[in-house]
Amino acid sequence: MSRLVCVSNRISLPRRGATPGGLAVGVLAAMREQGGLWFGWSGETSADTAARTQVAVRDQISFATIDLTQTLYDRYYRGFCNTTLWPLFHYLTDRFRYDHEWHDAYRTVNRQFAERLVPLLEPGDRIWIHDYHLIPLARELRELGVTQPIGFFLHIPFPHLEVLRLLPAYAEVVRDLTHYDLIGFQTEPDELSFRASLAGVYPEGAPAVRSGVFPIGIDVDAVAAEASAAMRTEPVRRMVDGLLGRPLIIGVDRLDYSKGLVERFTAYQLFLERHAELRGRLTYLQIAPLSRSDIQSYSQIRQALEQATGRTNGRFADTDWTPIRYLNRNFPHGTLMGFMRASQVGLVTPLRDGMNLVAKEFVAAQDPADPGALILSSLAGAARELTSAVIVNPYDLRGVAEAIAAAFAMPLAERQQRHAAMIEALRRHDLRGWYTDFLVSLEASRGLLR
Ligand code: ADQ
Repeated sequence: MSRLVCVSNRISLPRRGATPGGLAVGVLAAMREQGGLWFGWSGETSADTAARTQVAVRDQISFATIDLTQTLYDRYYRGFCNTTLWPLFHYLTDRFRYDHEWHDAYRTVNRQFAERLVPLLEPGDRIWIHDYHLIPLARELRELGVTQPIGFFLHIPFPHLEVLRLLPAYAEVVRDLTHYDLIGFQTEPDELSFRASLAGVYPEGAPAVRSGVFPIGIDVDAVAAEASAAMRTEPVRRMVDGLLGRPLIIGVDRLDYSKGLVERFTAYQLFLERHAELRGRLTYLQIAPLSRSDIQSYSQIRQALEQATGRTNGRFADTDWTPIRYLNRNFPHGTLMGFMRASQVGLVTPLRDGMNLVAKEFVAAQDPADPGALILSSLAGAARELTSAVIVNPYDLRGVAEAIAAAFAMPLAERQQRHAAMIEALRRHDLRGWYTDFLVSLEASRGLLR
């Protein structure tokens, strides 16, 4: 079989105790099965990045990394990726900012990625590029003479053309995507938005571009096994003991404004106001490690959450009850799965999300004999598959407050029925299916299977 070369902005070296995020889990699973090369930014900045590529080999995977200069880090990563494309693609247009220099840096980094990657490529490679940081990379590689198949997967939503048009160079984004042999999206609406953008940018007819929907999933059995094993571990036992028998509502998110945490905290406070009879009877645990904390909007949300926690706890706490426990830290994946299994309600309310693997993990982590209920935002990609969750609009604070009360009161038979339906949905599109389907389609797109 030909070698798989994955490229993503950041790579995640498997380290003891390290917790890779959503994208990294998917890429690692594909690479572990297929072997190959994973190329990306090291996460470090250094003054001289000229042609230095560090290569390490772990678990049959070669990892090649490059550093960025501080200026490129500021303009490309903090600027164009995190302050231009991220909010725009999540439809959060009030957070969208644009700067020509950021855009130039984005082009520069993509060119650098291409220049450093080319010498590492072999003739039979299949190249799989991940996410919005690297949209121009296929064009750059083609310009340097690369002829191998190149696929792209977008982990975040693809916005509607009328939103994309806020970006001055929106047409360039769409044109750059046409250089891929296959473009994968999380959901059908994302793919439809892309096709509509193609039609908008090429009124006289777009070049032929193959695209498809490949919803990312999880390894259902592995998560279930991890969750039940974690129940016997010290951190999970201590957490459960600290609840003093009270049911638990859990939220697990990167600290990012797209995850709707400020709205969620407000909805929880509203729930306590509207349901005095439930005060003191359940605890909300929110785990949200800091991410991108040097960007202003991220420090703002952090402050807002600390204030909201203080307000709610100040107003409702009792001598033996804390309404919100808010932890800004990382836990090993297994421990998180144990926390989820120990919870009666999972609260996943992003304002917009490509997929959201936490929702899927919450379902798989449950004890099928007594499963917890999932409250899920209609604006997460996962809501298209997990239709048996309690679906909410994350902006509808009263709706979320009432969903918490409903989930808390849900009878066992209904919880079991919804859980079984959701497990079935998870098995239909699991992690292995995600990368296998994508790679089969990529090969087919180049006629390699014909
Ligand atoms: P993310 O926005 O990072 O991913 P998500 O899909 O929820 O979001 O994945 C997060 C992963 O990190 C999960 O596996 C979760 O268990 C883990 N995680 C979250 N909080 C953690 C914590 N406090 N400690 C340790 N681990 C934690 C992007 C897109 C998503 C898309 C994924 C995959 O934004 O929409 O689902 O890529 O394509």
